Amino acid sequence: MTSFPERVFSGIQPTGNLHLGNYLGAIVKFVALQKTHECLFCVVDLHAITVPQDPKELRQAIRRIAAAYIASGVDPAKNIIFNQSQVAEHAELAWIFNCVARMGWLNRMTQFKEKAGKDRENASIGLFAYPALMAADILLYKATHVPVGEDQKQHIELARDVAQKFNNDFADSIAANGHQGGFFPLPEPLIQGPAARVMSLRDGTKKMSKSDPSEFSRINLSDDADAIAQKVRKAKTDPEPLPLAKDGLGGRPEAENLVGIFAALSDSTPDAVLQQFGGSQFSTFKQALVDLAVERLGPIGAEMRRLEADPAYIDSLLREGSRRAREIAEPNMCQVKDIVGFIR
Ligand code: AQP
Repeated sequence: MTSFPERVFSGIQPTGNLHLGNYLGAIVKFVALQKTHECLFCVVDLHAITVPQDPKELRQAIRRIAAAYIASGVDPAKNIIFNQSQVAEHAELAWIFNCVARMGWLNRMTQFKEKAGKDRENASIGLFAYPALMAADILLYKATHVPVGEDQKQHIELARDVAQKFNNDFADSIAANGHQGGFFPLPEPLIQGPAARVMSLRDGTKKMSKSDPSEFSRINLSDDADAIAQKVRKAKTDPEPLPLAKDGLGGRPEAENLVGIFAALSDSTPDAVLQQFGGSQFSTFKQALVDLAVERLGPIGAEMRRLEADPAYIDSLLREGSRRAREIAEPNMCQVKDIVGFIR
C-alpha cells in the first residue's frame, strides 16, 4: 500500500446548537491538529438535509459552525474552512461510493437505526446513505486522519472499507492510470481523550446530543455564564462523594461524565481531577466545574456572537475556503473518473 502524506479532514453538521460534546469531542482536537497537520474543516450541510431543515435556519446554522471553529481558535488562513455544498465533488464521489458500498454494510450502521427510529420506511434515502457521503468527504481529499467523537467510529470504519473495496475493485485501472499501490488511503479515526463521548447531564448513559429535547441535557457553546451555572448545578449525580481514583467511577455514569468533562476542559486526566477532588461532595465539585466551564467557554460564545453579527464576513471566508478545497478536490475527482472509466 502506498504511503500517503498526512492530511486531516473533519466536519460538523449545521443542525441545532453546538454543544460541549461537539466542542470536546471534535473542535478541541481541530485546534490542536492545526499546529502539526494540513487540515480541512468542513460544515457538512449536505449531511444536514438528510432530515428536514428550514432553509433560513440552515443558512444561519452553517454560519454558526464556521463561527464556532474560528472562535475556538481554528485559523481560517492556515486551515481550509468551508461548507460542503460549495464543493460539488463531494456529491459526485458520494454517488460512486453508493455504488461501491454494500447494503449490508449500511444496514449495520447504528446511527441510522437510532435516527430513523421506528419509522424506518419514512426515513430519507440520504439518511441511510449518509456514511457513503461521509466516506466521500474524507477520501475526496485523501485525508489520512479524522478527529471525531466516539459515536463516529463506525462511520470511519465504513470509510476504510469503502476505500479498501475501491482500491481492490479498480486495482487494474488504478495501475493503468499510473497510480502505484492503492488510490485511496485508509483513514484513521482520532478519538482518544477524556471526552471522546460526553454524556447527557440528565442521564449519564445517554450521549449529549443536539436533538435531546431537554435543554438541561447539554451545555451549548452559545450559553452564557448563568445558563452554564444552572445546567451544571442541575446535572444529575448520585449521593456519594467523589472517589479517590478513576476505578471508583465504575457504575457511576454521571460522576464519570462530570469528571471527564472537568479533565477535558482543564487539559488534564480523570485521575488528576480526582487527586484534587476525591472525597469532595458534588456541590463543591460542581462549583469548580461551573467556574472552569465559564472561563473556558465564555470567551468562545462571545466571539461566536461577534462573528455571527457579520454574516457577509463569514460567507466570504466560506467562499474562499471552498475555493481552496476545490483546488484539491477537482484533480482527485478527475482521477477517480478516469479510474472508473468515465469520459471527461
Ligand atoms: N456527546 C458527544 N461526545 C463527544 N463527541 C461528540 N460529537 C457529537 N456528540 C458528541 C462529535 O461532534 C462531531 C460533530 O457531530 P455532528 O454534529 O456531525 O453529528 P452528531 O453526532 O449527529 O451530533 P449530535 O449532537 O449527536 O446530533 P444529533 O442529536 O442530531 O444526533 C462529531 O465528531 C461527533 O463525533
